[in-house]
Amino acid sequence: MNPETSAAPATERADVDVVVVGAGIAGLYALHRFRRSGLSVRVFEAGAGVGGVWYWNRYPGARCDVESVDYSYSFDEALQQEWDWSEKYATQPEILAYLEHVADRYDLRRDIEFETRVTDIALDEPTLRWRVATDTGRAVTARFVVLATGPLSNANTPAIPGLDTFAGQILHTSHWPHDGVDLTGQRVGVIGTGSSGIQTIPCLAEQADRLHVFQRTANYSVPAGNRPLTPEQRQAQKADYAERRRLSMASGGGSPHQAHPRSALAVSEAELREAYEQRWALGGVLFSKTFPDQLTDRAANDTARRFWEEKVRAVIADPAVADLLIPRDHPIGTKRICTDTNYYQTYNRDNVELVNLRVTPITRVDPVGVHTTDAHYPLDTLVLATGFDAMTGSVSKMNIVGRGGQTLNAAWREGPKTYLGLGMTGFPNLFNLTGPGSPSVLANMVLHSELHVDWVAEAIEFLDGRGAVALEARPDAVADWVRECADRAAGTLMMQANSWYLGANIEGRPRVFMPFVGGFGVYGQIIAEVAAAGYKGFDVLEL
Ligand code: N01
Repeated sequence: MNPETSAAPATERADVDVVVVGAGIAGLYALHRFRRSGLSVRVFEAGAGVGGVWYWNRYPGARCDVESVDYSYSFDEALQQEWDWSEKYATQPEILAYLEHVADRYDLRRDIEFETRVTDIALDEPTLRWRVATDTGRAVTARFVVLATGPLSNANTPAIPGLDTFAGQILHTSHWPHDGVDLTGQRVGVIGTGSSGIQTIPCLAEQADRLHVFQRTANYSVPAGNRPLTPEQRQAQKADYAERRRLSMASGGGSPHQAHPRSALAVSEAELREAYEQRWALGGVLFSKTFPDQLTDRAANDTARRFWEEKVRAVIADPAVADLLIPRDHPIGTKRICTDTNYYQTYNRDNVELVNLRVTPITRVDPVGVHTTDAHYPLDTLVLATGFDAMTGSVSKMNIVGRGGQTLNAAWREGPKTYLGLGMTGFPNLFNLTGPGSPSVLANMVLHSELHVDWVAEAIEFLDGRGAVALEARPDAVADWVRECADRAAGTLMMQANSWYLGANIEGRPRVFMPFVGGFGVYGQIIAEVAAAGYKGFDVLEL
């Protein structure tokens, strides 16, 4: 099929069966899986290479916070066995090398158009086909459109007065120069202390002559406990893959580790401590899920928070600096918990200064540095570790027009409205992967991508098998799912943080908790049951 042609008349076939937007983890697997179903596929990718988030986020210290062995595709046993991860938590270059290997191994690049951004996706109602247009002037018709744009792909650059007048170098962690940057001998400022800032600050401190960290809100971070994997460890992991995957698919977050069987409030002080010590030694994000009620009960959460504070204070030399680095505005784990290597120890260095923006906010940037209400900081480089317009940002940048000329942006004005995270009323055969209404960023994104792509592939097989043309989420199913997601979130402590899960980091966004908090395993069961019941909650359309 020739995807070069423009929109086809109703009597002709669509140019391709499926257009996939994005060639990151989800988009790559989607291409492979849909091809396996015998479908023709065209992928559009804004970057010049594959990898999505791992293509763009090249800042020093960037690495995954899910163990490498779990943060990898499960769809091909041969791939699992042949790839060797070098460390417990893979670096950005290693993950990118892995995804490039996957693209080559399955000959994916021939169906991907790089440096091509999708601008418009419009429904042709009589044929129920989609017309997809790009910024390179391409126009392609497709029976299905799959949005694999990722929940963390649209950078947030704060509107700080004078930012554009800065004469030095401005870098955003999510758009780091591909050839790297040498900051040796420089005066560097970092704005932002989320996961990206916390990973990169220790690396920047080693290079820079002077590092000023501009912190508005302190975050919780747990030492990653990263280490090289020995050949024996790798062997053992590979031998255990089937069981690891089985446990991951049934788990709350898509990794094989289980929470303690009892409430944090029901165990003795000694048991409590031992459980936290074990998780601390294991390292990383799982600390916030040591006990099953840590994210639902404030008193249980406080036990984790107190343990965390004791550990962190012990490594910070100056108690006054420690005071600034301890969050007081949200329970631990209700924002994405950060993982680090020597983050808190970095503030013991003579060349690092923490600036508390709560007391002395930034007022403006001038050509030579940053002004706060009480000082001017001359800088050569300013690093923005200011995060993303998350979950819906990349989708909202495309002009997606469904039935009756309604745009997806208008439909989502008061917050994203989906059925199962996958389907939207008025947008038949448009599927959104790993976004709002699904576990999304609360789960292992590789396994989550596979789960979603397999579900969509099977849905297409179902339609084709019965001669139907489209699935469209019913309005009542959408309303019920939106309510269920909100009710589940309301039963947790997650609403108590001004997190990007809620869109709270972007001015003007409605405050809606976007991911499904019910757990990855539970979610997998729900969408499987929907499929098994003939796609209950979707209208199955015939022309
Ligand atoms: O972004 P963030 P991120 N003035 O939004 C500050 C994933 N990830 O890129 O909290 C001053 O968390 C903002 O301050 P505040 C992971 O899921 C994973 O770090 O709004 N400061 C905050 O400190 C993660 O959660 C990995 O007060 C401003 C920071 O910028 C997600 O990506 C690594 C400001 C933004 O933090 C996002 O992480 C990296 C302003 N005007 C990322 N505007 C791993 O796998 C914003 N800030 C380990």
